[in-house]
Amino acid sequence: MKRIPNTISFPVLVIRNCSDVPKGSPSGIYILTTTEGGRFKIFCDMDAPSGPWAVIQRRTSRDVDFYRNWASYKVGFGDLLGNFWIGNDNLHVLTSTPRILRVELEGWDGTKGYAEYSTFQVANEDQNYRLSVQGFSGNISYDALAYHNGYQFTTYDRDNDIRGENCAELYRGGWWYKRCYDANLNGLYPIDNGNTELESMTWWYFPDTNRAVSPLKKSKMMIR
Ligand SMILES: [Ca+2]
Repeated sequence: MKRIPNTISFPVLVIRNCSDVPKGSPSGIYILTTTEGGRFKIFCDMDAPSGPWAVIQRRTSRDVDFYRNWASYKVGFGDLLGNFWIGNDNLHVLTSTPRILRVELEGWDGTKGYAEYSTFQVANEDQNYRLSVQGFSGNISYDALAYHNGYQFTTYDRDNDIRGENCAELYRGGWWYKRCYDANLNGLYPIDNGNTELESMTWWYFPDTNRAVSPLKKSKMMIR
């Protein structure tokens, strides 16, 4: 498959929010400006239901390594057109007022599902990007983020979880680990061969409600 270069031309439209993008515009990269005057690129999804949405995480392949340190999660990494994490500082700025979160998942068996949260907010770095997430709905049966509500972000070099060991090191991601996880969407990217791979990108009981941990094929987190 041909990779799309990062230098692809994008509409030069400065927005405050993906909802400022005119109706009928394509999904793609836009320039977002913050109330503090900061600017960064953002991928606006104009196609998902009840959008537009600002995509904050996407995984579709193993092209980008998500087992990264604090500094990397702080600023973000990857390719906005492919696999990426938007960065915890950006996430804090984007959620200065509570936002709606939508999580879209796909299993290796092709099952697709989504969860939405009516309130999603990420605190600043002084609070280790503490997660506030509530108001679950969607067609996924299990609310795997509830377990993480109120917990701080942990990477392999910054342990803010409540377990003796470092959950990021144990389960190979960067996340709002508690003791450790019900969702691990920044975990490793193995193909699902039927084994329980605890280090994998996973959401408990999805897609198989009888199997706690299945490696996932795709994930997308987005806010509006
Ligand atoms: Ca720990």
